[in-house]
Amino acid sequence: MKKNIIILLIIQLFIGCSSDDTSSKSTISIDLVPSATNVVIDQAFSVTINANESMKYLWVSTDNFATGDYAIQNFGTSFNLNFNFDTLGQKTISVRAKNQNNEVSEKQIVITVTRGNALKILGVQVVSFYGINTVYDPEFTTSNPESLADLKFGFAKASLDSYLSNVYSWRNWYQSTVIPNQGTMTWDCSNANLYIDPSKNLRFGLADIDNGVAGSDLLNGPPDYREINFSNFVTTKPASITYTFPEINLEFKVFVEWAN
Ligand SMILES: [Ca+2]
Ligand SMILES: [Ca+2]
Repeated sequence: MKKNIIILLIIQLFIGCSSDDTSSKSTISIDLVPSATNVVIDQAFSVTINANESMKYLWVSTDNFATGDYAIQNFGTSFNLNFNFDTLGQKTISVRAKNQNNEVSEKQIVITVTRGNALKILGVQVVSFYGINTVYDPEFTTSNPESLADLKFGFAKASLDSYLSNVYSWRNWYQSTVIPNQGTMTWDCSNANLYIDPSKNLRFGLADIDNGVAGSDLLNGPPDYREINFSNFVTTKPASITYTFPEINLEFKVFVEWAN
């Protein structure tokens, strides 16, 4: 019995040493080569990972591996990551790579994002929508203001599916607070840091909210959105832009701050 315990201890000691040795003697080593280290809002750029041996696992994170994108596949000795940022400041990109033996190499680079010619969305005002001033909450009588729609708008923006891919999909970018019973139909978004390259498209949606979830689409979809952009206004730089879609009685204004 005593002998068994001693053997077990020796085995544990051996395993302990062996795993320490593995990490300290990792043979894989990666380097990160960014296509740019100073970028502007929404600017696409790439980071090439170069490795001294074939990579079979990658984990890419911009929050020190709290979250991120990872995949297990044969990446070879060089692989391109794709990025764009729509918030300002310094971004730390962390990459963890593993070789065939699960040995690890990790590197970080810092990218600085400045505003460039991005505009900032300050607010939205809905002027009219499909079924304005009609009953969207039929549990209330027609004359009761509670029967009017409880408004919430959203913006969607095309964004990368993953740092490991170059595919863009429409994703929620911003969702407003709910304004009950039509109210002012006006939202202040100036604290939301909504910066966007004026050449990019946005999708706008508007819904009646019932108990926290979307009840009715106020664009009478499909489609439940309309696409807008700011490219026609880059020379005139108006502080407010009105978008009108008469076929669904939709009109709304976007209040913006232009870059200098
Ligand atoms: Ca209501
Ligand atoms: Ca409602």
